[in-house]
Amino acid sequence: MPLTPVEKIWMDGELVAWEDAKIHVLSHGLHYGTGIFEGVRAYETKRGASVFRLDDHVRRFFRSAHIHQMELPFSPEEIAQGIKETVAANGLATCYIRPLAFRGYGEMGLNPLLAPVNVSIAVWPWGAYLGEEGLENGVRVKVSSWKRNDHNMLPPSAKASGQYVNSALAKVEAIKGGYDEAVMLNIHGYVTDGSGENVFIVRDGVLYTPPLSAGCLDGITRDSVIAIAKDLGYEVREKELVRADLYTADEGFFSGTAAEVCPIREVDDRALGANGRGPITKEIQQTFFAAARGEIDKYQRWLGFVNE
Ligand code: PPE
Repeated sequence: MPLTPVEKIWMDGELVAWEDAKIHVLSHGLHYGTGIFEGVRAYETKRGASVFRLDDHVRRFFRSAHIHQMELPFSPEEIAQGIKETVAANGLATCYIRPLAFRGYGEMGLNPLLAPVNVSIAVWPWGAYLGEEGLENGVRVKVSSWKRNDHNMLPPSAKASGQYVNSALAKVEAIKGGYDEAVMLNIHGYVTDGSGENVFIVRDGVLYTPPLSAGCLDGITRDSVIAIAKDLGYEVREKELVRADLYTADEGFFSGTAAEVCPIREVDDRALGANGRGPITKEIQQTFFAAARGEIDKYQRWLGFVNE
């Protein structure tokens, strides 16, 4: 999806014009992928723009930095404030938010500790990640021939820039094969994540999702979905899944900040039972959107109002 430029980007604590948010070509992170980032969304509510689960995203940002031994020159409160400021400065009620910390300009060679750490926060309007049609009728998925990064290769619990080269290989393979999205297995053959989403299936009214130990990102949407599903009275089990579990599921869906809650219609050309958006998926999807838009009282704890 092409970017729609907005007014301002937060760079190292200052709001600068979108077109001035530039870095040097010899920035360490550009060469070696030495950065960590977040993907966050703001939704329009009756009380104005609300950043969904802001504190949880900021916490994960700092966990990723800790794993990669990047000392961030800002506090969690400053990053949370920076996110709100950037949304407000651009006058957007509904948008995607990308906080990024990367090793900057000044040193080459692998040792990242010698390079400075720069932090930016950008926002832009981002519609349905896997398409409006996908949100409504489900997407077609391919199990990738690329395995997802293992715990002892690139820790999958950190949201690190370089990690996404692995996701990009899977995404390109899926797209070139005529599919909408990839699902990656781990080196032992168990299901992990989509290129940028967590995976759920439904069988006999029970939801299943792989455990984090399989090598999934600790998704914040995944956590929201688990809470919503339980509140709706469904059982949720974290269980290792193999590809045939996907083929034979009644329903399936992705969860992610960008992808939101997006039904899976087919995996490797096998239609899931629902062959579209299943009823439980639809119920969870609708509840998720209503929660993010501040329409459900018990999920008010997930809202971070920009103007308050
Ligand atoms: N797994 C992976 C590999 C992943 O990248 C994401 C988010 C998730 C699961 C879901 O996590 P959460 O957003 O906390 O529910 N992927 C981000 C980047 C997408 C992109 O194309 O860029 C996102 O959704 O913001």
